[in-house]
Amino acid sequence: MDMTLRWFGSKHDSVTLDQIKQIPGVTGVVSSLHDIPVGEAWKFEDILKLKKEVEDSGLKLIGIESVNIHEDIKIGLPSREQYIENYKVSLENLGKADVHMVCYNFMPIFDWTRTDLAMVLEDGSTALAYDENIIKDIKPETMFERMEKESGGFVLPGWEPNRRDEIMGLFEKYKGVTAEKLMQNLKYFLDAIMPVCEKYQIKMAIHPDDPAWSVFGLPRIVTSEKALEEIASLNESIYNGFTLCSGSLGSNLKNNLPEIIRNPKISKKIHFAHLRNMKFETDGVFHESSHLSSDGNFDMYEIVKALEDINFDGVVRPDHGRMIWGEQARPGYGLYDRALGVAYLNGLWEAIRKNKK
Ligand code: DNO
Ligand code: MN
Repeated sequence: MDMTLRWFGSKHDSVTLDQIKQIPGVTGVVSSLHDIPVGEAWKFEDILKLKKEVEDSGLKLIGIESVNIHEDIKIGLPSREQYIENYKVSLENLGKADVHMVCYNFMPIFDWTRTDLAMVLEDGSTALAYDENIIKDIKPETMFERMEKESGGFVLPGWEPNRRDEIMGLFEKYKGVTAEKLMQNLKYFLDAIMPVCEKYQIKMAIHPDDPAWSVFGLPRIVTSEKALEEIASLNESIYNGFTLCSGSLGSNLKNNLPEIIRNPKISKKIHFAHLRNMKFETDGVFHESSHLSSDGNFDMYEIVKALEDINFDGVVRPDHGRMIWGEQARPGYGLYDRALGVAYLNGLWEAIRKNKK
């Protein structure tokens, strides 16, 4: 098993590789080429450059988070053919550079959605938060006006004013794309790329939707145990696998995380684990907490135990952390709370392993 941290690259991250290297037990990072527009093929030289930079610091580049999927692939437009070809080239070049795990998501238009990026918690730390009551009343048409009015505390990634035209156009294109259609388009994509993954042994790890239900009327399909079973069966290859993100799947309290991990149709395909804890006010209203079980609603011991029980041997990382000790960093991705998360998760793992003997 590889304990890692997500690193956004020297240009985009306030956290340095040298700092990451000092976290006990961290052997590598997952990173991405953040300057390549989505849909373009990744060049071998660019991948090697990133890899060299990571390796020069004494860490390994253990996987990519993420190689993002162009919207035309998700919508199923004829132009997807070219974008899939480009994706295959990226995978081929990653394989040649000896990188064998790729995280991606299949959420229309937005990645994770939050209603507050800096909710102040009792101890003075801040955390990402989500309130379904705010989201459910918002129509995309009125969202931008709302953003202007609320520009104090209400920030939503992806809703920057300069994306207005692009996003409204995308909403148009998604009309008629049902959840079933989106699932078929995922299968189409997987069937096309799996031969390349087989050839270069690249484990694809689809990230669950966050939150794990439809938002803004857009379909979402990576949301439950049943959905994960269905996705596993879309293409039987072992390289068609999952990122088990406790926070994203766990946003729906009906999802029983240890049970999902132990599901034999899913467990053998878990290639990447994102571990974090969350505190719920009620269903659909939550904030991210420290990783400690008693700080949130998830029993992190049971989650790690389930991973250990299935002999999980993939890549793991703490997911979002709070902002603590005055750190100024990308929301969710500061150094300090994620480092505490690593230390805690390593402690759980050591205790569980020693107890097994
Ligand atoms: C949240 C994060 C995600 C993840 C992407 C993968 O849980 O892990 O933002 O990086 O969805 O494509
Ligand atoms: Mn995650």
